[in-house]
Amino acid sequence: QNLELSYADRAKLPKIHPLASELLQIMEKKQSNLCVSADVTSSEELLQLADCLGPKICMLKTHVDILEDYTAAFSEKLQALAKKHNFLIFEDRKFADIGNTVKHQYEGGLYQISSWSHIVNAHAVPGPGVLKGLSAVGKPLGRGCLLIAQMSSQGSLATGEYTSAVMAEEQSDFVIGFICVSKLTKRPEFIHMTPGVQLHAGGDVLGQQYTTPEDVIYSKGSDVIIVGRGVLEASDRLTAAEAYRKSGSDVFIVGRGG
Ligand code: 5IU
Repeated sequence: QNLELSYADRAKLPKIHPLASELLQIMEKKQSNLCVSADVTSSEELLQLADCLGPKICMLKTHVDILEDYTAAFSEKLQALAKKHNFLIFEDRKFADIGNTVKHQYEGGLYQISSWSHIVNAHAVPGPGVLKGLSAVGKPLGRGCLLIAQMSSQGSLATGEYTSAVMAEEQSDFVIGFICVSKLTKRPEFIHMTPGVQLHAGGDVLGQQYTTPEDVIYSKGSDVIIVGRGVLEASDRLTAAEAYRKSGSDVFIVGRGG
């Protein structure tokens, strides 16, 4: 018997953050736990990716600071594509400064991230101030934040007691979940998202470590797989995205099983 709540059930939990609820509903509707990491350096290419892969994904992850030609018009087009294809935007900014500084980094500067990104993430290293600063900007806009509890890279220091300490920072009503290697909390309001995913386990030459979608979803109990080069370096990105979507999608039909 599968005692896990479905994504649709979790979306209806009384204490769930509205944005987490929206994401779970998108996942259920599109039968997708795939977040594509659009790590490209041209705005045009990123928009093409978003339009082409939009139907397959629940979320698109960006690193706007690697774009060579970022403009405000780009962020408007990206938001329009997110609406058109019903996915959320996650700017992987990894905020890690004192509250007052992250507030400015989130709201202002060149990118004005809070104006277009539904979700951002943060390291818990600075202590609770980082979330206080971010939520001062993001909460009134209905935004949400993921705390980085673990990282996929080799030799990551985010393990053990550090990870437990990160989990304890979650009290803010701005946190919707965690970046992690495997499920960390049984509280179903929180969403677990895992980077470092390819169809074959392995790694790259700069310390990235890969696990398979099946392992992440069914064995490790995470909710969302984050895939960059597994899709971006495929000869046919749409076919690759569909393969990743499908590889974790049995969870919508039969649950996590064994
Ligand atoms: N990313 C990781 N590991 C982490 C975190 C973020 O790989 O622990 I936090 C980001 C980096 C990159 C994407 O943007 O996820 C993974 O890309 P590849 O699938 O191409 O390795």
